[in-house]
Amino acid sequence: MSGIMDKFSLEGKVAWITGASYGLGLAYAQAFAEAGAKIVFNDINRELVDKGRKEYKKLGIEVYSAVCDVTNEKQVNAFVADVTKKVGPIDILVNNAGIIKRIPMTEMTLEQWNAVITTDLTGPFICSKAVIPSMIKNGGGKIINACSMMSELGRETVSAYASAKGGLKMLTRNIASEYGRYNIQCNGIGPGYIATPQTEPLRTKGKDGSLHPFDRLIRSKTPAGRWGEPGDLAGLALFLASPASDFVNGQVIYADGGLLSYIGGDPGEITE
Ligand code: NAP
Ligand code: GCO
Repeated sequence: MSGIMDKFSLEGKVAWITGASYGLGLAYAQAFAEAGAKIVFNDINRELVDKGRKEYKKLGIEVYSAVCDVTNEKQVNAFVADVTKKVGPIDILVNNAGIIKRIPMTEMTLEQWNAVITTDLTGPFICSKAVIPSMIKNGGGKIINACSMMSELGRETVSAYASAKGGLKMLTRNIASEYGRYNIQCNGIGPGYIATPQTEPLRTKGKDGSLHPFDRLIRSKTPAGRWGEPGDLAGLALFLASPASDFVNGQVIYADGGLLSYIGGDPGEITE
């Protein structure tokens, strides 16, 4: 008789994590590999793919990887066809690839706005559209979209990113609505503020060793009192990728240390 832990197994599944050379995507891939999945990843250039391959090799994880720009539908369709031929049909897609541009909205160029929207919102549309037909044919699948605190909150300088991540929350709900009948579950994973290269500019200390004001702000607004680490998201990602979440659909689940629930403390109390 199978036990509850069998529901977290990904044995025999093919998992594609986009933009997974490092950071959160690498953490998701590591968790999925430990649960038995075959790992597939892409990144935007050869340097990042090679960097990622070295990381996976260090972790003892065999991967299929290639350069693929998630905003380029021709490249995505070719990538999916090659994966399907060489590894197998994709059972799990994590739309993880993303960019952010921190610029005051009135100073942001249309090109900069479009770059963020195209990567963070249109990219998940393109990649999801590429894998859903084979998921339907194979009896179902999992799509996990990289949402954000900015799927729920705004702040200065991130208008494009917040608009994309807010839209991604609704794309998540719409894919669930339109394809749930084919046993496809589409949910969002919502990291809080996580220590990755993407947030490094918000954590870097001053030349005098002083704390970055945003670092103090985030730690004062997070009940856990710390930035998250990529590993803090691994268990949630595995849950959303596994049969354990087969009746969860259209949800965005946050691993934010309590940030979204807390009005915030005094940043002045954060002194080290
Ligand atoms: P990240 O720096 O946001 O980037 C993820 C990867 O995607 C990078 O390797 C990036 O390459 C790649 N990428 C960018 N554009 C691409 C494209 N067009 N095609 C293919 N790959 C592309 O990494 P992260 O901080 O680990 O975040 C991963 C995801 O979680 C992102 O969607 C991010 O918005 C989201 N998120 C992050 C946090 C956080 O605090 N870190 C919190 C909530 C949500 P480059 O290095 O060249 O950009
Ligand atoms: C920012 C940060 C955030 C994080 C993340 C929070 O500039 O506010 O980059 O956007 O990346 O999305 O969940």
